[in-house]
Amino acid sequence: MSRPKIGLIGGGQIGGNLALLAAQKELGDVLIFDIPNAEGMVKGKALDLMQLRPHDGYDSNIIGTSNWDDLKNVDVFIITAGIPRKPGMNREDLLEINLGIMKDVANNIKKQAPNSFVIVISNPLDAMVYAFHKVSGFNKNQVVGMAGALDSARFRTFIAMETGYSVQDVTCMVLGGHGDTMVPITRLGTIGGVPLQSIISQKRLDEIVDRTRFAGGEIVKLFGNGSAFYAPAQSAIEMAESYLKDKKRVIPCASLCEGEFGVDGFFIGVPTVIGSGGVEKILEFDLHDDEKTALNKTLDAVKKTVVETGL
Ligand code: A3D
Repeated sequence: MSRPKIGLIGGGQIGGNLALLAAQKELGDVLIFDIPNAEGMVKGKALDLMQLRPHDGYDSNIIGTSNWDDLKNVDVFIITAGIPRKPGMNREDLLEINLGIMKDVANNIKKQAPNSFVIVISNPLDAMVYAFHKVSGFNKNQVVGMAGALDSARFRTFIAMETGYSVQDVTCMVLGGHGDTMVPITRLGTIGGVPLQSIISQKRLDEIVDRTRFAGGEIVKLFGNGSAFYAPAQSAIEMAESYLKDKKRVIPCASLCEGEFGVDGFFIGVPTVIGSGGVEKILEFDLHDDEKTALNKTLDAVKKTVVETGL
């Protein structure tokens, strides 16, 4: 049986880390694709990663390419093609440039691997995953956006930093759009099964929620050029791994809702089961009134950006 093929569209900061993680976890052979101007860069990254293999002992092959024909029959794509934010920019400022790139990528993926599973990371995320879905015509189970996995990881990190307890035991999900209106469901968060609200004061929780909302911008400001890449890469790898190993993990992802949570026709962050069928199910639960209000607000923000795509 041959190894699964993982196509990374965009071999920049996140793309390079995706390649490293995918290879180290032996998820399959890795193909890093970028534009012809960046071909040397992705070929160099691939070769460097190949030379890491003797230390770790993994056998995945890694290649860099700018030729779409090399991506024939890829099993899972992770798309980071586009430009990241600079300080002072919001994610929506990337729409015009990244939309053109996403349309091109969608048409090529449709041609090379029409049965693949596709994870979109490029920003503005909720509009980019919508655009990929519209342009490719892929089924809704084949397309998903990575955002909630990262936003939830950020929230869990800040809770662990606040309490000093193991991050491993902190659970919490962040739903909604990947922007300042995201909806952390603090009511359902726990540390080792103990509700967050009985461990941390409401005032501190509100402050942590606020930091989570702007966590991406905090890193953009520190970097001065570009956005986060380690944690975004690992978040997407967990999704790809769940697909390739049919783990059926429940991960907050931007999935196409058709009535779930009162959302119809938009990709928004919801608890999603990812298995060998791709997006296998969205797990719905009753939201409290304040959470419904917050979800409607985030939906308005998502719709506004999606409308701007003209798709
Ligand atoms: P960067 O290091 O600039 O890499 C992007 C790569 O895309 C570059 O190597 C480009 O050459 C390449 N590229 C441009 N056009 C094309 C094309 N047509 N086909 C293939 N490749 C192309 O950016 P990055 O890796 O830091 O970030 C990538 C994207 O992810 C940006 O849009 C970020 O805003 C976004 N991002 C999303 C999250 C989420 O949580 C959703 C988090 C962090 C970054």
